[in-house]
Amino acid sequence: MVRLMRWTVALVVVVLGIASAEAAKPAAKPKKSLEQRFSQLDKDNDNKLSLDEFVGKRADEKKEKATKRFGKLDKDGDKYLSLEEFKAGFKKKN
Ligand SMILES: [Ca+2]
Ligand SMILES: [Ca+2]
Repeated sequence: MVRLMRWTVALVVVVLGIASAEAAKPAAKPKKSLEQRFSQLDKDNDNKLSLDEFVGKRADEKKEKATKRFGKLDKDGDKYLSLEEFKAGFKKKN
């Protein structure tokens, strides 16, 4: 009987340990796909990002960086980022 109690206690400790480990994790936020991010930025839903859409609410230095980034990502220089151009910008750094 005592032995059974120990097992029960051990089991509870393990379960609680797992539960608290789960709780300790930062709320599992499903990683947004690039497609989702792209469509979020694409305010007018024309399937391309203008500089304004890409820069968004950034200001000052961040805006400058985003503007430069935009220029680099816009491979064909049409002043819009296609989804492919947008995605390519994220693939480089792995
Ligand atoms: Ca757009
Ligand atoms: Ca382009």
